[in-house]
Amino acid sequence: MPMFVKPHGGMLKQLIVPEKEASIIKTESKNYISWDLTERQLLDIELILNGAMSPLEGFMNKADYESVLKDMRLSDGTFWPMPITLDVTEEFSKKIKPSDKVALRDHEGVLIAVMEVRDLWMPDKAKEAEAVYGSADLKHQGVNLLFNSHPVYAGGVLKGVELPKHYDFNELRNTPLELRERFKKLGWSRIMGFHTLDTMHRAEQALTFKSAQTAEANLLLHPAVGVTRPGDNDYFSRVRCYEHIIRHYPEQTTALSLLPLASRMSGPREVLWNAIIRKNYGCTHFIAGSEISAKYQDELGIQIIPFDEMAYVSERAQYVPISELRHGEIVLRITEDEVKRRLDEGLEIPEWFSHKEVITELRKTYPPRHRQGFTIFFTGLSGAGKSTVANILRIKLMELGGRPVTMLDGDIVRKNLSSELGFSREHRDLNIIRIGFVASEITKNGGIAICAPIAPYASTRAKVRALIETLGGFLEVYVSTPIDICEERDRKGLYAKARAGLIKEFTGISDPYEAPENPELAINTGECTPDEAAQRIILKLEKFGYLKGRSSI
Ligand code: PPS
Repeated sequence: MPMFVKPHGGMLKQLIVPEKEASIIKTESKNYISWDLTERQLLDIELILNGAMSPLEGFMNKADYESVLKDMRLSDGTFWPMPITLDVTEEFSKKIKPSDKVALRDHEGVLIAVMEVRDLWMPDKAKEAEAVYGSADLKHQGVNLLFNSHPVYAGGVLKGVELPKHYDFNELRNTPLELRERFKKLGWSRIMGFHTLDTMHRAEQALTFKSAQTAEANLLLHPAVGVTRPGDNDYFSRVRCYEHIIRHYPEQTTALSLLPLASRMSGPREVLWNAIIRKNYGCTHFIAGSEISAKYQDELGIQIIPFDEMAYVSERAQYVPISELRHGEIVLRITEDEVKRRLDEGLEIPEWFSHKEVITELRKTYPPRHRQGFTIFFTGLSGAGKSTVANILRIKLMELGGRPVTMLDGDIVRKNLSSELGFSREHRDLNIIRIGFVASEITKNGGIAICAPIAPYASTRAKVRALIETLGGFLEVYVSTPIDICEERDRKGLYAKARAGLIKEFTGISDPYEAPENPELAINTGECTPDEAAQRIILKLEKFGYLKGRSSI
C-alpha cells in the first residue's frame, strides 16, 4: 500500500498478532502472572499496539529509557523525546524476572497483550522529571503524576491480542492504518494535524483553517481524549462540540478523529512526541504551540507549523493573526475563565466568539449555577444545632423546588452507611469521606446534598471540599455554638455521660474539634433561632447564584 508520509523509524508497527496466534497466546497466558493496566497504561498500550508510537514495539527497556532522557533518542539513535514506560509496584516486580512473560489486562481482566520482560529497574524519578519537565516541583501536574506512579519500571516487547475496548464515539476512533487508508481514498496527501485538549471556538477554527490553507494542506482535527488534565473528565461534551464545529469548515477540507492519548503535560518534549504520533497517523504537517528548534524539525520528518494566535477584530468582523494586526486596531477577546464565568452565571456568549451549537452544547454540560448541584456541609459540636437547622433548610429548599434534596445527617449516616464505625480518628475520617463521596455523586447529578456530621478534622473536610468543588457548589456552614451552650442543652444526655467517663473520645470533651478557618458561613445558634439560621443560609445560596431566579424566598 503506498504511504504518503513514512512512519517514524520507517515502518508502521502492527503489534496485534493474527487471530490464530492470539488464541494460542490467550490459552498460554493462563499460566502467566497478570498485571492490570492503569487507565494511563491502557492509553499508552493502545498507541503502541496500533502503531501510533512506531517504532516502539513495547514498553521501553532501560537502555532506551536512559538514552531518551539523556539525548531524546532511542538506543539505536532514532529520535524519540518521551519515555514510555510500564510502572509496576515493588511487590509485583518481585514476582517477575527478565524473560518472563506477563499478561497485561484491562480493568475487566480482558487480555490486551503479553509482554516478554527484558528489564526491571527502579527509576530515578527526580532525574526523569528534570529531563522531561525541566523541574521536579510537585506542584507541576505532570511531575506530580510521575511521582505518584509506581516505583518500578518493567520494559519489554509486546505481542498484542486485542486493542483496548471503547464504547464511546467509536465512529470517530481510528488506528493509524485506518486514517492513512481514509486519506488515500480521499486523495489527501498533504495533511495538517491539529492537537487539542480544549473545546474549539471560532478563533481555533480560524487558526487551523488559515494554517492549512497557507500550507495548501487538508486538515485533521485530532483532539486527545483520555487522561488529559486532572479535573478534565468530561471529554464527552468536548467531542460533541468538535462534531458541531467540523460542520463549519468547507466541505472536503477537514476530518475529525479522536486520539486516545495520555497527555504528559510536559511542554517542548510533548510537542515533539505529539508530532511524531501525528506523522504515524499520516500527517505531513503539525500545528505546534511552542517553538521547535530547526535541528529537530529535520529529524522529525513532519513539518511543524507555528501556532499563530488569532484575535477578533470587530471593525473587520473577522479573525486576524495577531502578527498581522494593524496599528491601533482593537481586538475582542474572551478568556477561558470568562467563558466559565458566563456559563456559571447564565450570561451571553457572543456569536463572534463561538458557534451557536457549541455554546448550546456547553450550556447543557455546564448549566448556570441556579441549575447546578450543590452540597451544604454543616460542621460543629454535638448539640450545636446542626440537625435542627439542616432540617429546616431541607424543608425550605424543597418548598423552593427544582432540585431533589438529600439529607445526610450524622445520625442517619451512622445508622445506615457507617453502622460498623466508632469514633476513633480513623473511623471518623472514613465516615466523613463516605458522606463526601455520596454528596459528590448527588452534586454531580444536579441535586442538593445536606450533610450534618460533626466532621471534627480540618484536613478531612478539605478533602471533601476538593472532591465536590469541581462538580458543583460547596458551602461549609460552621455551626459555632460554644461548647457550654451545647453541654447545657445536652439533649441526648451524652455530655453528662462523657463527663462521667462513660463515653470515650467525645468531641469537645475528650476528643478534638478543629474549628473551620474559612467557612462560607458561621452560625452560633445560641444567638439566633434555627429558622433565622436557615434563612441566612438561603440568602447565602442566593448570593452565590445557586437559587437565582427564585423570588419566593
Ligand atoms: S463524626 O465525628 O463526624 O464522624 O461524628 P458523626 O458521624 O457526626 O456522629 C456524631 C453523633 O454520634 C453521637 N456520638 C458521638 N459524637 C461525638 N463523639 C462521640 N464519642 C460520640 N459517640 C456518639 C452523637 O449523638 C453525635 O450526634 P450529633 O447529632 O452531632 O449530636
